Amino acid sequence: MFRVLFFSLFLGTCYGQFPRACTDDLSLSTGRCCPLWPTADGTGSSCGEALGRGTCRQIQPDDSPHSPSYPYVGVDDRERWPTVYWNWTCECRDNFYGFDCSECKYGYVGPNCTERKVLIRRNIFDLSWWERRQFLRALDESKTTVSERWVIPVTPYVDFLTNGTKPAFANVTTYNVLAWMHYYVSRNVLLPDGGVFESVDFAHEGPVFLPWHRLFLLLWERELARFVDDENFAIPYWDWRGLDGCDDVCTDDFLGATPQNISGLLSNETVFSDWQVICTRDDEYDALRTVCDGSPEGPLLRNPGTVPDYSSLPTWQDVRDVLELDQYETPPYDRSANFSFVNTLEGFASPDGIASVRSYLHNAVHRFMNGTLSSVGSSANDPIFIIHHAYVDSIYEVWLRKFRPNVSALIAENAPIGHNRGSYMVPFIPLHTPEDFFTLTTDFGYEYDYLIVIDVAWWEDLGFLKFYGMLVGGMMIAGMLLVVTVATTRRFCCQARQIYRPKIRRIVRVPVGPDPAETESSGGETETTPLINKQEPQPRYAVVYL
Ligand SMILES: *[C@@H]1O[C@H](CO)[C@@H](O)[C@H](O)[C@H]1NC(C)=O
Ligand SMILES: *[C@@H]1O[C@H](CO)[C@@H](O)[C@H](O)[C@H]1NC(C)=O
Ligand SMILES: *[C@@H]1O[C@H](CO)[C@@H](O)[C@H](O)[C@H]1NC(C)=O
Ligand SMILES: *[C@@H]1O[C@H](CO)[C@@H](O)[C@H](O)[C@H]1NC(C)=O
Ligand SMILES: *[C@@H]1O[C@H](CO)[C@@H](O)[C@H](O)[C@H]1NC(C)=O
Ligand SMILES: *[C@@H]1O[C@H](CO)[C@@H](O)[C@H](O)[C@H]1NC(C)=O
Ligand SMILES: *[C@@H]1O[C@H](CO)[C@@H](O)[C@H](O)[C@H]1NC(C)=O
Ligand SMILES: *[C@@H]1O[C@H](CO)[C@@H](O)[C@H](O)[C@H]1NC(C)=O
Ligand SMILES: *[C@@H]1O[C@H](CO)[C@@H](O)[C@H](O)[C@H]1NC(C)=O
Ligand SMILES: [Cu+2]
Repeated sequence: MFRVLFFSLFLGTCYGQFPRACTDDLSLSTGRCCPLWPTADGTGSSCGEALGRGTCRQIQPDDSPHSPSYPYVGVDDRERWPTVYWNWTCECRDNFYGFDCSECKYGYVGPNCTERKVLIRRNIFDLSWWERRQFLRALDESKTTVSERWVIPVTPYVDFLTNGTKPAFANVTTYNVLAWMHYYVSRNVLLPDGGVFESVDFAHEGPVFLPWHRLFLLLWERELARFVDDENFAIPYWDWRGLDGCDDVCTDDFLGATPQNISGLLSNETVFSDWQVICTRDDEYDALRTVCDGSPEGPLLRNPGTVPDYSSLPTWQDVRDVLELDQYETPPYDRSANFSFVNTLEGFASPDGIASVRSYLHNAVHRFMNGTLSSVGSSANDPIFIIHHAYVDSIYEVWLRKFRPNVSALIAENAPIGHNRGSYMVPFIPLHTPEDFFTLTTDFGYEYDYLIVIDVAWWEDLGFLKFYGMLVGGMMIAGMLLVVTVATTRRFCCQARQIYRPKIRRIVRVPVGPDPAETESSGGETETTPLINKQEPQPRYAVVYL
């Protein structure tokens, strides 16, 4: 079924990769991605400069050497991003943001971007019925609404190199822009000599994996938010620890049921069964020496749990283990790195850190789905990508809070291409380095519900002992109030109703010796201890992180 495609009417907010406003002949020939804002006299001002929002600046990409795993220079449009397309971009002032400075930085709102705003990412099973419908509707509308702000390039760069073909761009829907980005950043290189080079990925298998996906989800969250009528909209996460199947999110109430057979098709009761995937045919593009152009390539596929080696999801212990690794990255900064947190969480090493050909953690969840989600280039076509990656991002956050690394934990040179800490991450505009996203979620105005208590500034001010002092003190006061209340009640009511006396006397004793540990763990506090099994709580594990 084809749906009616229509252009969204949201105006004025623009940011993203291959902004439509920067793909006209003039922008490309001058290498300037500094869109004009209309001004009163009709002349326009780049980057909203007349309004004090930003200025057009020449880019200076970081030319620190990358590892020799990529032995070419000047054969791919992702090298020295974004200079193949533009050498000038907007540099926004204050909290303004976006490729034309029309937006606010993550975490700020208001006409002058001066108000702080925190979004809470919650467990998908804690959303209300209404919130869940809203999330699913936003996904579907983004899938069917052509993006007004973005386009995707559909010309292989190799054609530009060999015969001077100019880049052409295609219109795609908002969801497909994001699915395309994930393909583009990981696709193979078509070499001018006719070959194909596969050992390259500007977002995976190296230190940039976590910062890249953090930015990617922030972008995605904002895009989805345009389709919902709720200023507090945030993407949910899927905590897959210890599940032996996908029965919870793979239902028609969530992201679509998968009848248990090898067809891989989703149940026709869900809108996702109508979706067409894009950018899934790497081998075909390479053979035809072309690139994904965003055309439909068939339905979403999932066969959860059908791969013998990946019939269940990563365990609670796997997540605890990866959080024991104190080094963010280790040589050689690729998928063979041992005892590297980022490599282990991505899943190229067993949870204790030893590089392995088997997939673990993040990768294992992709493999488990045995379908569209299972290969890198196509995975973002499946909306499970979002909730899976949100959870992975939360594990990254726990690690950052536990180890508090500074930027020197990120490698500055000799990482695989695109992974040095100063490289601009492909294909984002505005430009960002991995370093920018190596800090806490609170810097970007979002939080995971189960980490909220670990509000850094608040915690540091108060101190760990003071916190407990207050907790215990509070409980004692509450206990004394209860004693007084019960005693008073007893005097009034029970003179007349003797029969209840013994019972009341027993109640009176209760608050005298409350078990603090018990009261605490039954008082909703398990929510606040990150990544701990709610069935087997390890009280105050959070403390270790601080
Ligand atoms: C950007 O500058 C580089 C030289 O630093 C040049 O090779 C490239 O063609 C320029 N890009 C554009 C789009 O003008
Ligand atoms: C935003 O900034 C402009 C210029 O500084 C100022 O005139 C305006 O009052 C500000 N608006 C708000 C809501 O703060
Ligand atoms: C350049 O080469 C590509 C692939 O061989 C071809 O499709 C395209 O038409 C050529 N363009 C020009 C301008 O010759
Ligand atoms: C994309 O859509 C715009 C707006 O309708 C249109 O002007 C443009 O020609 C379209 N581009 C392509 C390649 O179809
Ligand atoms: C799988 O399930 C679908 C939907 O229920 C059905 O149409 C299809 O025939 C089944 N395929 C096999 C191989 O059982
Ligand atoms: C959905 O599939 C079932 C069989 O699997 C079929 O009976 C039903 O008509 C289908 N519904 C729609 C709306 O296509
Ligand atoms: C990682 O550890 C394994 C097993 O100890 C070893 O064989 C391998 O060489 C190590 N890899 C690196 C890059 O050090
Ligand atoms: C799905 O699982 C089968 C059986 O293990 C395997 O042959 C196939 O390659 C898998 N497909 C995907 C897309 O992972
Ligand atoms: C980061 O840590 C290194 C070594 O631990 C130290 O030399 C450096 O000054 C620190 N940098 C910052 C910005 O704190
Ligand atoms: Cu990815």
